[in-house]
Amino acid sequence: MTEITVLEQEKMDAEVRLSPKDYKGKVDPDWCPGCGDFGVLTALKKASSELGLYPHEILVVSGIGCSSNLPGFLNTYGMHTLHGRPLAVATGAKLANHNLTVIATGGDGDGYGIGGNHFVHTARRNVDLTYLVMNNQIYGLTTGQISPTSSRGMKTKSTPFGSVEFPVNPITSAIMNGATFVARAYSSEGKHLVDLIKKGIRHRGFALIDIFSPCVTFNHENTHAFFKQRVLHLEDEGHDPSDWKTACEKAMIWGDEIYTGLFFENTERPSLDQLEPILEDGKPLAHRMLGLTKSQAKSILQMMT
Ligand SMILES: Cc1ncc(C[n+]2csc(CCOP(=O)(O)OP(=O)(O)O)c2C)c(N)n1
Ligand code: SF4
Repeated sequence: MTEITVLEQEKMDAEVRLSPKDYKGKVDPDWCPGCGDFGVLTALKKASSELGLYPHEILVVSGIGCSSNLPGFLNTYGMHTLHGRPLAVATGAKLANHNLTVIATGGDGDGYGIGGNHFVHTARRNVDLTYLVMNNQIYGLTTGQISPTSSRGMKTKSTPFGSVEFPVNPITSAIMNGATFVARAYSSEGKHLVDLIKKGIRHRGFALIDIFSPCVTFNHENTHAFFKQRVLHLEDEGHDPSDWKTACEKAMIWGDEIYTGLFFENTERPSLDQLEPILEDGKPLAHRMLGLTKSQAKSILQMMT
C-alpha cells in the first residue's frame, strides 16, 4: 500500500473541511447587480475548495478595473497592483515562492491593452500561474469606453459612431506567444468554469482562461442574452487540445456560434521556475537564509529607509 504523507493527509482533510465560504473575504463585492464578475468570484472559491488548497497557499494578484477588485473579496493572500501590471508582480511572487498557487485576475483592458506587453512575455516565459481575464469587451470602471476586445462597429461613449478598430483575439495571441494552457469560458456557466479553473491551476505553466463576463451597465451588445444564445463547448465536439491549428481556427469563429472550453494545452514545455537552476534544490527563495552578516543586513535596511 502506498504511504500517505502528512501533506497528502492534510489535503484530504482540507477537502472535507474547506468550503467555498472559507475563501470569502471581509469585504463584499461592490459590483453592479448582474455583473458577470460575480460568477468568476464564486467559481474561483469553489475551485479552490475542490482542489483542497488552503487560503494561505493562494496568492491572487490583480491590476486595476472593476474586475481587478476581486482579490479584495477573498480570504487569501492578495495584491491590487498597477493598471496592466499584475503579471509582472505575479511572476516575481512565483519565483520568490514557487510553492504558492499564484492566480492573476483582471479585465480585458488591463490584460490585453495596457498590459498587452506583459501578457506576451508571461506567455513566452511559461510562468506557472493561472490568469483569469474577465473579458467584458469594454472599460467598466472608467464608465464605458472601448477596450481591445470590443467588436468592430460597437457604439460606446468613446466611439459614438461605432468603433473602427479590429479587436485583439486573446486565444490565438496566447497560443502564438507560447502559453501552454489556453481556455475560454462564460461566467454564468459555473460548472464549466470551475472545471477549467481547476485544470488551469493544476497545469504547470502559464494558463490563460479568458472569461466572458458581461458588463450589464455599459456593454449593451455582449449581454448575457448574447452569450446564452451563442456559446458552444469544444468538449462536446471532441476537440483535441494538442491540435493548435484547429484550436486557432475555432478561436477565430465569432458570430452565431462562439466556442468555449480548453482550446490548447502543451504539457511538455517546462515552466520558468523549472528552468531556473537556483530553484532546482532547496526551499523556495522566500524561505532561504540570505547569508548576510548582521551589519550587512543593517546597512541594506538603512539604504532602504
Ligand atoms: C496607468 C493608468 N491608466 C489609466 C487608468 C484608468 N483606468 C482604470 S481602470 C481602466 C480600464 C479598466 O478596464 P478593464 O481592464 O477592461 O476592467 P473592467 O473595469 O472592465 O473590469 C482604466 C483605463 C489607470 N488607472 N492607470
Ligand atoms: S460597471 Fe460593468 S464591469 Fe463594472 S461592476 Fe458594473 S457591470 Fe461590472
